[in-house]
Amino acid sequence: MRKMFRFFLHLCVILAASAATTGISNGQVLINEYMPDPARDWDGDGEYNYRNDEWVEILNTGDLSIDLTGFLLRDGGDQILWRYGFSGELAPGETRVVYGSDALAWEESNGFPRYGLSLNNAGDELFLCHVVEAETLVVDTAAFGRSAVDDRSIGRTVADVGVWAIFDAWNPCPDSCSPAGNGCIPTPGEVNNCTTALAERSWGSIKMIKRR
Ligand SMILES: [Ca+2]
Ligand SMILES: [Ca+2]
Ligand SMILES: [Ca+2]
Ligand SMILES: [Ca+2]
Repeated sequence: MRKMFRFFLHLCVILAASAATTGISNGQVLINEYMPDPARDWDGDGEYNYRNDEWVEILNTGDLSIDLTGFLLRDGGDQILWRYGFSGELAPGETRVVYGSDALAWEESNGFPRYGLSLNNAGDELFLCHVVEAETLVVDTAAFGRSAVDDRSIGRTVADVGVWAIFDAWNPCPDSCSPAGNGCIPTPGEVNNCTTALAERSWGSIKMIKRR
């Protein structure tokens, strides 16, 4: 079984490299938003953890429900490992979010090293793959740099899913952010409707949360 997984992984890498250079998306399920460097308790377990509170959200942009069996996530790096396997149905327009804590539990259950989502703060890549029998397709990819730090998510905009922005309401971006900040609140598990901050939160208070 592990040999089969390794075969799929290598295939995924080859296909991913191709997708990364061409920017293609092969499916109607897309990576929609992600939080590489959380600074608060995003998974709601009562405490902040740099690993458990990372998250990745996917979105069904099509007109049909999708069976998520065989949809797998991984990050970049030389040692390529699956971080999470989705399951269940995703209705049209529906999102699904996976937190770092979910990824840890999945890795434990499936015999993979316990890294969670492993979204490197200095920059990383994300690959959403669909494994069907002997075939592995890269459904979508995303790559990011250092701009998405301390509670800034990167997400597709509702107006155009091909346009990415940094949702930086909790930690406003300087002009150097890439992609640019849009002043909106990150929305794990919800479509990326742009809502500006309802309650201002100072940079100092965010740092205090992160130090806990
Ligand atoms: Ca991280
Ligand atoms: Ca937490
Ligand atoms: Ca990583
Ligand atoms: Ca969202």
